[in-house]
Amino acid sequence: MIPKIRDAQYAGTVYNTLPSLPQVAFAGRSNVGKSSLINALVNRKALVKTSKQPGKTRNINFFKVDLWACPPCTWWTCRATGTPGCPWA
Ligand SMILES: Nc1nc2c(ncn2[C@@H]2O[C@H](COP(=O)(O)OP(=O)(O)OP(=O)(O)O)[C@@H](O)[C@H]2O)c(=O)[nH]1
Ligand SMILES: [Mg+2]
Repeated sequence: MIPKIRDAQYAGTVYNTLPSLPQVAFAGRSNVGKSSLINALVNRKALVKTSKQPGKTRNINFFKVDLWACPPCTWWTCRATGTPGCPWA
């Protein structure tokens, strides 16, 4: 079952300011769709900035994602981590 998204928000670039959370990092070649995939997974069009040009993502960016638990009376939090494209293509 795919969990429903309760909330997703930008959570900065500095790891030390964030609590320890389960984390999924998205890495791969530039312009391959890493940032678009995060937006799709959290049902948001522009939480993560995307571009037709490679090299849009320049930092490691953290996004706090709340997923509804089942039954939906509470939620759990994880982190989606966007990374710059590597290798450049
Ligand atoms: N055809 C197609 N295009 C996609 C898909 N996902 C993303 N794109 C397009 O691919 C381009 C790059 O998407 P991004 O999500 O910015 O790619 P990225 O991997 O984050 O790129 P960098 O930040 O440069 O590393 C954009 O023009 C997207 O619209 C997909 O599933 N299919
Ligand atoms: Mg990107």
